[in-house]
Amino acid sequence: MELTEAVAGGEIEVWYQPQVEARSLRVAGFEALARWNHPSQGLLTPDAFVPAHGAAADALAAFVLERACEEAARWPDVTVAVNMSPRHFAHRSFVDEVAQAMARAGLAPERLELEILETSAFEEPALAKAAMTRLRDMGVGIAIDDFGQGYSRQSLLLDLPVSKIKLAHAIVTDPASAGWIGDFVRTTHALGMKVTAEGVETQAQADAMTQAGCDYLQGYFFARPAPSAAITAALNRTPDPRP
Ligand code: G
Ligand code: MN
Repeated sequence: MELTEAVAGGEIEVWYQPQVEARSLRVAGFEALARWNHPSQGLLTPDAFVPAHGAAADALAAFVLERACEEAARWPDVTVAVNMSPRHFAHRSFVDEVAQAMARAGLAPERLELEILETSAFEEPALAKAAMTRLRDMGVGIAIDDFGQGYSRQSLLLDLPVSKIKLAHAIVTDPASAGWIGDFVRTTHALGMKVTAEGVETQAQADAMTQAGCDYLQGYFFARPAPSAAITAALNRTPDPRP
């Protein structure tokens, strides 16, 4: 209830965290992340307020989608990734809502990516697959978020039009991952999907994930999430002339 009112009352901010191309370290896009500017508790991150299900989660996702499309439309040539709740994804009107948000903002579908948990594909498999297929046909990317947490099944993804897999922070920071991530990335590439390593916090992790073949890196090592004004300023800053 309080979250629904916060969305309506303008207390939700959308912050952005860069996603860099592993080889060039060029900024390829941003993940949109909700922040609740709570009147008494200060700035809250989603783990403190996003329920897994329910109308409030859907209202929040719809708000972030709308705002992220508007802001990304003003940025040059970068993608924007938005987190979607599993239930929202299975709504019959979901694909139309996404198409309308892009159209209102004037954002090309190729610049939008939707991040979903694997559970989105389990809950209503037929609806989820139909929605993903329509989005893919429009040009919107689908990324599986937090892969490796819980019961990840690469085989499940064989049947779905997924464009990217995001390896969870817990995998990226586990030294034991070095033994298998290279093989995982090769298989994933063979299936036509890209791989992002998320939650990269050190140079050693960045190097290991690049070595393993990951396409994109995201995490505090590169940049923390920041308000859109800071992103816009950074994108407009012209590089210093080198002697
Ligand atoms: O589930 P999802 O991947 O959407 O969550 C992203 C969350 O992870 C955000 O709240 C973001 O602030 C946080 N995050 C981003 N980079 C890092 C990082 O390098 N380390 C940790 N621990 N968390 C991160
Ligand atoms: Mn995410």
